Order: sequence, then structure tokens, then C-alpha cells
Amino acid sequence: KNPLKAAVEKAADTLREPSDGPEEGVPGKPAARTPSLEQPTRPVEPLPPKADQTGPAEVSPTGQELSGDPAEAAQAGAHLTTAQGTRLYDTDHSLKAGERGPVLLQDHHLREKITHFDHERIPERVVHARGAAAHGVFVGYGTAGDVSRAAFLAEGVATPVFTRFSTVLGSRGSADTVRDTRGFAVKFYTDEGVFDLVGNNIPVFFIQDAIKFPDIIHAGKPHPDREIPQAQSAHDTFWDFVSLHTEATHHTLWNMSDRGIPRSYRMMEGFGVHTFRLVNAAGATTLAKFHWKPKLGVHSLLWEEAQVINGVDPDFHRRDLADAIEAGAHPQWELGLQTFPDTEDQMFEGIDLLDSTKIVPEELAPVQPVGVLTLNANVSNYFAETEQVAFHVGHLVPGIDVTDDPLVAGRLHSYLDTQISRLGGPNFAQLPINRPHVPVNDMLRDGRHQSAVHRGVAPYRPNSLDGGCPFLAGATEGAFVEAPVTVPEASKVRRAPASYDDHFSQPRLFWLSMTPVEREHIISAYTFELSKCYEQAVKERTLRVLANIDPVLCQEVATGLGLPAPEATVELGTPAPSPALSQLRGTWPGDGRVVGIVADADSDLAGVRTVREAALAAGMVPLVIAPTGGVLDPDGDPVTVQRSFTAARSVEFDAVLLAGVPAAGKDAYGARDARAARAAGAGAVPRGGTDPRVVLMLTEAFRHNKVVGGWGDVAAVLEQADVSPGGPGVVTGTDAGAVFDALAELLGAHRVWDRFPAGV
Ligand code: HDE
Repeated sequence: KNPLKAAVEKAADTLREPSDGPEEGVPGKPAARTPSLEQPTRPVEPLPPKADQTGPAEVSPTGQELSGDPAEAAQAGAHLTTAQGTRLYDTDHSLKAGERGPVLLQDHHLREKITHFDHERIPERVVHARGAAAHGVFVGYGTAGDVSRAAFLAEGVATPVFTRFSTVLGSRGSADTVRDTRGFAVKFYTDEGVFDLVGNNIPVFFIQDAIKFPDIIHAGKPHPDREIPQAQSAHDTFWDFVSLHTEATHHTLWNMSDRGIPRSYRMMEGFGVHTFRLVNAAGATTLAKFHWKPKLGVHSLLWEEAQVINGVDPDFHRRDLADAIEAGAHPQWELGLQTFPDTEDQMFEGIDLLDSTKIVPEELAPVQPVGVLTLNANVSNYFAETEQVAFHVGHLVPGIDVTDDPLVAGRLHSYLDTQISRLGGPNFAQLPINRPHVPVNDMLRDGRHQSAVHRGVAPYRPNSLDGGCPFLAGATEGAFVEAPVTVPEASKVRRAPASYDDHFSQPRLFWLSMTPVEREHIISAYTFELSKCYEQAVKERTLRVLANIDPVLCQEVATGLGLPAPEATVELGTPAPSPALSQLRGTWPGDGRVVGIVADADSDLAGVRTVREAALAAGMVPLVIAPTGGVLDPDGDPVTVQRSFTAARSVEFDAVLLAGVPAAGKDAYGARDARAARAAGAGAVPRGGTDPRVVLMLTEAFRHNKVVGGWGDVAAVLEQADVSPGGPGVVTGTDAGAVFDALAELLGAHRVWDRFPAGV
């Protein structure tokens, strides 16, 4: 007798349940299988359909109760354990043959600990690697009902959201305040499934067709030989590409404007970029562009500030977002729609709606608010949430569909594809941060990191074995049904329509819509970036591009580079400016603004307390800066010091105030600490003068056109920093409260624009 066959039969006897048919098996427990080398006489499959085919398992296959909270599985119980749940008595010493002997290979705890550590990192995102995120809620106004049936847009519907902001070019550990586009991706966990609005803070893109994406990114990323520069566009390959590929001109101009260096993620607009197709309850379609409008206004850094911050606090934007949320200054944005009739040509006022290098000026199609987003909670674990979140343009809900923009088509492929390699397989939707907040009943099975224990035997349709489940829904039951738009009859071609050839009219519109000071910043940004290029041909070609935007822009940059300015090769139009494109000429709330208060033990500490209280009441962040850390007036009413002179730099603050200097002629602000100041590299301290770090702080803040000043006898200190006490944006007086009120009013405009030579 074949010994193998005998062994199999013996095993089958022990495994077989008392009943010999699957129908009488224990519900929820797989019937015993008969291992056999031959076809069994009676089929053991199919298993009976289970009563609950969809709900999450309440017990694991081994009978352990599941709470559904994955954090609990990882961190339950008071004792340190191995990954297998066995308690440990020591995790600080390897198992050795004697105290000074060799480490033993049998130390399974050492091996588990180090092996897990070795695999802690996952590949960073190929673009948008550096990010910061927060949780929040979106509440619909109900104003979009005419154009979209999306349930989360209905009046008063509150939908949980997760928002991730990012830079594009830098690696995960790069600095925040580089000149770059910012990602603005929002995941809505709606009652109809997940909707992702994966946008940027710039409303146009470098390319019109996704097939060019690897080209622009390869050009923008560091040079492949030395891998420099990090997170910058100021290098030859970037300018080589964008000067040859002139459809990038519009996006590049936005990058060179103040939009490329936001003050805060809380102070950026967001744009869906593409035109989307909305579908209402009656099935009628409307084309639309999505806009996020920050309640705090759109504000930027100055380039020198941005560069200093990169060294002083590379996590500036990340910190700002987390601090503001923690302090209760919850940032808000209104979601708005620009809508256009869904015409056959997909054009609006001569603008091609399928060309993502074009905007539609808000003066032609106003942004209509449809809901409000509030970010109100920080992440608990950066890796689990911010790093593992997976956005995808194809995560759509009923009522929001895509158009034939060739850029969006490529994105619909790319996002899913990239998550598979980044998150190690196709089951990333099961990660807690990516899970929909509605029941999921797909027929996707197995794969790496599968954590669901699927039931039933028929993950296919049609089936009869699982009772025909799951069922299909119709449009009235919340199914996503593609809008049945007509596709024009055409031949296959690799070509773009003629309207895509216009690369300069909208950059010119943008330039003409800027205020003088914004134009000056654009000129300096181009001059800076091109000065970092080595290839003369790249600089000359870029100047030819600039000539097609505006002769003044071209001439000024050419002068900065020491090159002749070429003539335009296209006819320069005179489009009506779009004031909505400018960031200036408004006032906004001061929530989360950081006010530095310079004080020492001899300062007017009552005034410091007054200013702190007023700033906190106004939703601002007051930080006391003193010669050393610790507290001022420890024996009276102590004032905690948040920054010492050694650790503080002006770029951290939106405004700087000096807390009254008591006695005239006395050393101000810790000049007694001269040795410490010198050691910190602040230079020589004049006898009887103010600490040079305070002087630097004032000079720098003043140069960056921030509000500066103080109360009491501070004129002499201001003058040491070349700050004229009566000048614009310099607030002085005898009463601390009044000085703060003047400061708060000026902060509403973000900066003291009168101090810029070009003006607003
Ligand atoms: Fe992305 N983009 N993108 N992009 N994109 C990615 O997906 C891609 C584009 C945007 O915080 C990747 O998960 C292609 C436009 C944001 O996790 C990748 C094209 C806009 C984020 C990808 C574009 C964006 C990404 C890399 C050309 C604004 C970060 C990692 C057609 C509307 C999302 C990832 C986050 C990330 C592909 C163009 C925004 C590779 C092929 C236009 C905010 O899939």
C-alpha cells in the first residue's frame, strides 16, 4: 500500500467532523476539509453562506475578541512584550555568554527588536515626500445642491476629514520654507465612501498632459550625479526644462511669486486645478473648479526670511500647524466652486477648461462657497497617519466626476500605482487612516498585508454560493454612476488641441495683476534662481521666455544677471488684470500670529503680563524672550521665559515688542550678558549698549517689514537697531495695552507694506 496515501487517509479520519456534510457544520467555523490525493466522493465545498457576509469579524479566527481598534492590538496590557505577546524581563541587554562574553545567536528578542527596526522605513513619496497633516471636519452649506448630488455637500452635513500639506521636490527630511509648490490634499470620509480632493496651492500645473510628469519631476529633483540641490528649483536642469517647455511658464511664474514661499499652511489657498464634472440629482452636469479660501488670508514669507528659517527652524510650517491647532487656533478654509456650463467644446470665455495650465479669473466666474473645513486635531502618530495616508484622484463619490483633461487621466493611474509600491501592496485601504467610514464589501482578496479575514466562498459575481451577495446598487441607492457624456468621434492621435499652444497670455495676466511690491519679489526670485544656474544658454533662453510675459520683468532680471534683454517673440496682449490674484490690499484675523516680547529682569513685567493676556485673548501666541531661560520675577508674579536670546531669531515672530526699559542710561536687555552674546557669535557688545542679539532681532524684523516697537523708554534701543521710532509700523507709547492694540491692527495686513520702496 502506498504509505503516503495511508497517512493522508489517517489524517482525514482524525480531521473529519462527526457530520459528514458541510450543511450541518458549526456556523462561523469552517467545516473540516478532507485532505485527499483523489477527488472526494462528496464535495466538501461549498460552505454554507454565512449569515453576516459584510460586517467586521468580532472574534479572530482563533477566537480572540476583536475590539476593532488596531492601536489596542499593538499596545494593550501594562507589560512590555515581544511581538508575540510574551512578557519580557529585560530589553536593554543582549543575551551573552557571561558579562564580557559573545552575544548569543539564540537571543530571539534581540533579533526581533533589531529586525523590526531594520524595516521601519518605507519608501518616501516620489513627489510630495515632505508633509504635515491634521484631522478636521467639513460642513456643507447646502449651496451646491443645484450642481452636485454629493451627500457631503448638503446643508449641515458634517464629514470627518484628514488633510495633508506638503512640498513637492524635497525629500522627507528637507526644510519646510523652500521655494516650491505646496500640496493641499483632503480626504473626506463621507457617508458615500471616501472622496479625495488632491490639490495644490497653485491653480495651474507645469504640464498639460500626464505623460510629461516624469520629465518635469526629473528636471526639478536634484541632479542625478551629486544629488544637489535639495528641495530647490534653483538649478540648471529645472530651468533647462521649463525654458524649453514653455507650457510650464504659468506655473513657474506662480512659483517665483510670493505663492512659492507661504507664511503658513494655514494661510494658503488650495485648488483642485483640473476642471471636474459635477452631476446633480436629476443627472444634469456642470463643469467646476474647486477652490479652498483660507479664513486667515493668503500670506507669504520674504525670501530672506524663508532662507534663514530653513536653518533656524526647518520644521517651521509643520510646527506652525501643530502649534496653532494645539493652541485652539483651528485653521479654516471655505470650499468654493467656480462653475461653467458643460458645453460640447468645454471652453469658457475663450479659456480651455481642459487645459490645466489655465485659470478662469474669479472676476469672470466668481467662487461660490459650498462648505467650510476646520482642522481641529493633530495626528497622534506621524507614521501611521501622515506617512501612510494614501490619496487618489480616483477616490470619487456620486455627484463628482472627472473630465477628459489629459493630466487627470494620468493621475487616475498614477496614485493607485504609486501606493502599491510605497505601502507595500494593494491592501493599503485597510490601514486605519485610509479606511472608509462606511461598510466596505468588495471582492478584492488576498495580497500582501491583508488584514481582513474575509468570509464566504464566492468573491466573484455572479454567484449563487454566497446567496448572490453582495448586491449591486442603482444611482438612487448611492451608486457612483459615470456621467454618460458623449465622446466625440475621432481618430487616435498623439497630439494636443491648438488652444494648448497659448503659453504666455495667462502668465501676462498674472504679472499685470500683481501690485508693485509683488512684482519686485518676482523679479528678485527669477534673478536669484537663474544666478544659481551655470549654463549661459539656460539663462538666455529663460530671458526669452520672460520677454514673452513682460518687457519690464525681462529687463530687470536681465540686468540682475548682467545679460542683454531680448525682445518678445509673441504679441503681448493687454488682458484686464484680475485683482483676486494679488495677495495684498486686505485685512485678516490675527489668529495664531506669533508676537515676541523682549524683556529682562528689570523690564516692566506688569506690561509684559498685560500684553501676553491681550495677545492670548486675540488668539495670538505671545512668547517672552529674555537673556536666559527660566522665569523673570521668580519671587513676585513669575513670568515664564519661552525663548532665550541664544535660541531666538526674528524670523520666528510676526512682530517684536520691547518691554519698557526702566531707568534711562542703564544697560538694556542683558548687555551684562555680553560674554554669552559674543560666544553665540553675535559680535562685540558696546559697553553700555543693548545685547547685540536684541539689536539683530529688531534690525531683521524691521527689514522684513514686520511690526516692531515697545512701550516705555525704548527709543534709544530702537535707534541702535536703525529703527526710527516714528516710522511706519513702529508702535511705541507709554501704555503696554495701547501699544499691543496698535500692533494687532497692523498685523491684520500681515506686513507693513508702506515700508517697501515699491509700495502696494
Ligand atoms: Fe500628484 N502625485 N501628480 N499632482 N500629487 C502624487 O501620489 C502625479 C499633480 C498632488 O499628501 C503621488 O501618493 C502625476 C497635480 C499632491 O499624499 C503620485 C501628475 C496636482 C500629492 C502623483 C500629478 C497634484 C501628490 C506621489 C501629472 C494638483 C501629495 C505620492 C498628471 C492638483 C498627496 C502619491 C499626499 C502626490 C502623481 C500632478 C497634487 C506619484 C502623474 C496637477 C497634493 O502618484
